[in-house]
Amino acid sequence: MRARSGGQVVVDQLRANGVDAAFCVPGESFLAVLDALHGGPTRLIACRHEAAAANMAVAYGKLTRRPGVCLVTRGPGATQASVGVHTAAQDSAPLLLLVGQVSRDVRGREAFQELDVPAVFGPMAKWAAEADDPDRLPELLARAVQVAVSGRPGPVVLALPEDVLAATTRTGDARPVRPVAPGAAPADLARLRELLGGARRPLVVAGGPGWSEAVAADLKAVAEASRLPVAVSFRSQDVLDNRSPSYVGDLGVSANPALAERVRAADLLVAVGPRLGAITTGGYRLLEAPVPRQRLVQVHPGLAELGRLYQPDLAVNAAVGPFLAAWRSVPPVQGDAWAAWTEAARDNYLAWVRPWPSPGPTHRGSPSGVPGPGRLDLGQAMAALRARLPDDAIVASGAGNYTAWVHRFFQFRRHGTQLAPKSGAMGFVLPAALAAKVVHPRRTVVAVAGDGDFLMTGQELATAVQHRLDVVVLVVNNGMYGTIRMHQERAYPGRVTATDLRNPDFAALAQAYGAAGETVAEAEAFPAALERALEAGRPALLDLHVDPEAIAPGLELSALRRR
Ligand SMILES: Cc1ncc(C[n+]2csc(CCOP(=O)(O)OP(=O)(O)O)c2C)c(N)n1
Ligand SMILES: [Mg+2]
Repeated sequence: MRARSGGQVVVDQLRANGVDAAFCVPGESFLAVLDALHGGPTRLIACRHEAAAANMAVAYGKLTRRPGVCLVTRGPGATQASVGVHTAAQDSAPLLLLVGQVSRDVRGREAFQELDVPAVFGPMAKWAAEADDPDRLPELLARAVQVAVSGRPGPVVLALPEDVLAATTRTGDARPVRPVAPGAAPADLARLRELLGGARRPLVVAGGPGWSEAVAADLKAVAEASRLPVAVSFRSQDVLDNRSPSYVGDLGVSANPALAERVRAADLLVAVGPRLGAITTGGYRLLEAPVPRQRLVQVHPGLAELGRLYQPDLAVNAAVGPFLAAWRSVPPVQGDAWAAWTEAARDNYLAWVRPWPSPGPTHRGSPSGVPGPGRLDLGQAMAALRARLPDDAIVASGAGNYTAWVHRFFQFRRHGTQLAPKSGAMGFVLPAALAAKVVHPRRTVVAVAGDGDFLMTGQELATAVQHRLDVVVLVVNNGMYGTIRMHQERAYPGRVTATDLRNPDFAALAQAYGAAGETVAEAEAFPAALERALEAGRPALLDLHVDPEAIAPGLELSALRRR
């Protein structure tokens, strides 16, 4: 075996597993890894903050189903990257956070920036460990990748001591990892068909990890063949073409009440992939625990999710891919018994997503007492965005009330086009959009961010410009942390505390970074401004001045005060 540094061994194992890009903030603790990446071919994107690097790696993992790799230094780097570990866990995304660690000879002394990585990340990650031996790096990396991509995917954190990385070893490589995706047994499919045969009001709820365009095509085929209505879980809106007659909407944070009612009224729920978590179940109120009134089929790749809260009539420990392929291979159950139920659910959805003017004085002419910076109607803007973007364009969003307009008024048509943290973490959107551009350089990538959300990782505009990642950023500028303001006005009317924002001139800020920047304050000006941003030939930002009265679709801020 040829002599290599430990750092080279790490990089070789990543490459063998298909990792063609990694995200970092450099540190002196992992120089040997950086050197092994010198000159490619793995693309290395150096960021301005570890939270952004970690979020980029999460997005890479979500888009490729290969491990997203983030390289950071010990204490300060790893702790700043920790939000990515939490998001990867909640989003079931394969993530490898590689942490440069102090040398083995000083370990345990609270050496400079030392962090007990397994202790800190153990409870948050799927697995956290520390390397001890350069010869065993292939074993460690192979296990890390195996854990990250298999079953329910998730984050793995590895501490790599500086001297382990710098050491020379003649160890051989591990083989590339084959992800383990459990499948369904024929008896599971037989039972599913039996349950469907007895159902009158079935509802599929699709989401979770493991989707691809092929898997999404299988879902479309089985759903349409049996005329089944399909709801999707929070931020899994791209697992079924929203134009399909089977698509009936998303069970997100502000789900269509008519859809929520259908979850309650269903006599059979078939959950294909999602966790039956707080958001998907309307705060655990749409199903009774632990014995739901609806019959329940639960399909999930993670054993720990099956029967975690709700006791299913049929639990299938399977990834969505093998499960849907198996479902597609059996004869469809005739859907005549529920055809009207499905059509009505589809009509509910179509009515829900029809854009109508946002509330607020500038749209309705009512006095509110809240000065509005602009009149841009986000519902109209989302409709314009949908009309303009190609089907494969990727739309990233983060956390904030503005996302409700994305969820509701932008229709997703192909799998892999919705990029948003199921963990509801702010600061995800711009890094995620940049990662999307790394993975799909020729696709259009649009980041829709709140004014609060954007500035958590807005410094990555520098990364966008430096690495020529030409994304379009739409900053929804309402001058506040809107979500929190909404809750605040409900709980403590009129007492605005820590939720108003005095923002920079975002267009000028973008220009200072070398990106294109424009302010848009009128709905009518949006399509042309969008066009210029898409054609800018560099990253571009549009600062959308919306009316702060439009706190949520159909909800006025001052109405909350008046209640
Ligand atoms: C990292 C993080 N910190 C805090 C929160 C709590 N939080 C949720 S939404 C929100 C406000 C978002 O504001 P903005 O991005 O301006 O969107 P808006 O609600 O105004 O549309 C906050 C502070 C969070 N979700 N994530
Ligand atoms: Mg805001």
